[in-house]
Amino acid sequence: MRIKSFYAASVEGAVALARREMGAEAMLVESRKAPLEARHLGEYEVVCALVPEAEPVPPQPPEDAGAQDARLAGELAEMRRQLDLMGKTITRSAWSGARWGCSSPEMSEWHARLMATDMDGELVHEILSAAERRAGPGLSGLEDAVAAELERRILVDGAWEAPNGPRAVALAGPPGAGKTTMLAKLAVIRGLAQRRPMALVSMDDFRVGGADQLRSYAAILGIGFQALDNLGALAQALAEHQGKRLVLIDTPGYGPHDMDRAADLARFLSGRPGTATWLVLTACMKSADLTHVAERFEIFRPSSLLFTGLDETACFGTAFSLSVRQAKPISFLGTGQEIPDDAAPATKERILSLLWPETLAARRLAA
Ligand SMILES: Nc1nc2c(ncn2[C@@H]2O[C@H](COP(=O)(O)OP(=O)(O)OP(=O)(O)O)[C@@H](O)[C@H]2O)c(=O)[nH]1
Ligand SMILES: [Mg+2]
Repeated sequence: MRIKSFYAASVEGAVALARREMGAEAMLVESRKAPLEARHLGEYEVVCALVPEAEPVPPQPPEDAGAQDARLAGELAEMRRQLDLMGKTITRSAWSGARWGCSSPEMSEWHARLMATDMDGELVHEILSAAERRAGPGLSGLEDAVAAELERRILVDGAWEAPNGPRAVALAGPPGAGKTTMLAKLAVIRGLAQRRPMALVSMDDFRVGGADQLRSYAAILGIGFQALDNLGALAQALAEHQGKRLVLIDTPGYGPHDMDRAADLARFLSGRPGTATWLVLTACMKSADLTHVAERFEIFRPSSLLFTGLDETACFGTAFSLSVRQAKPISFLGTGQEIPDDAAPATKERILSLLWPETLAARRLAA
């Protein structure tokens, strides 16, 4: 079996190179963003494999039982070695081979494009199967069908804009996810800019000076601020701020070994009407880690997900897959460190453009 990587500025380009060199029988094994050390060769890497046709076997003289056993054992060992090699090579795209080998190169290309966003392999398969059915015979409307199937699965949280939406929003999440920075951004975008009476509250008593960062932002922005260290004080502060349109609550970054300490605050926030908790996660995290963190923070019963670090990844598929799998909408997106500029409400269009190949997005916008 011959395995080779092809690099180009786009997945489509890399696929074209592979086809040109290896022919139409090549199987797509994986497509992804090229690793940093190979980025000079091209932004995207597509790995293809060519399985040689079986050689015709010449007639053999009859062999005795011992020789036959030895031959079978040898063949078995060779098969194991091949399987091991394939297992190591095929990492994420379990569906690729079947797709690549099918009669529709368009479907193979869409598969490669979606996998390049780091979207969950099964979700890609589900989306493409539905798109194939939607596009109908000849696949003439495949591009629109893929867009429609993606769009159908994008969940966004606009509830807090509604007049009866939550008045208090707590941001919870792992250490360093960007909670405090996002809280300051939200205070400007959804508080100051819209002239809403608001207050900032920090429950970050984990580290010495944990609340100081938000205290400084509040002072710069001229917004009322309280640093609290117990649930009684939080209940009292929320009662005092009942007339405010917006109360933003910062929480400590709880690591995997801190969840016992999070339990009381989680119970308090999740059982309080009119208060929503958003789970803040960095979009660049690996899929398995993102899933573990989301499961860990389920004690807060977060109503939506907020992804930061979009400036640091071109692959939004992992974050999107989590939202789909957990049936949780996305509320906001963090796109950098600047307050308040690097934040945007999550909309279907914005998320679609993060999952959609740039060239096609530009074409759709121009149309
Ligand atoms: N590149 C990038 N950096 C970000 C983003 N959001 C926050 N940061 C940076 O990430 C770092 C941590 O941000 P914080 O807001 O302190 O994170 P936190 O979740 O409050 O951290 P803890 O309170 O320690 O748990 C800071 O240097 C921020 O400037 C983002 O969207 N993109
Ligand atoms: Mg913080």
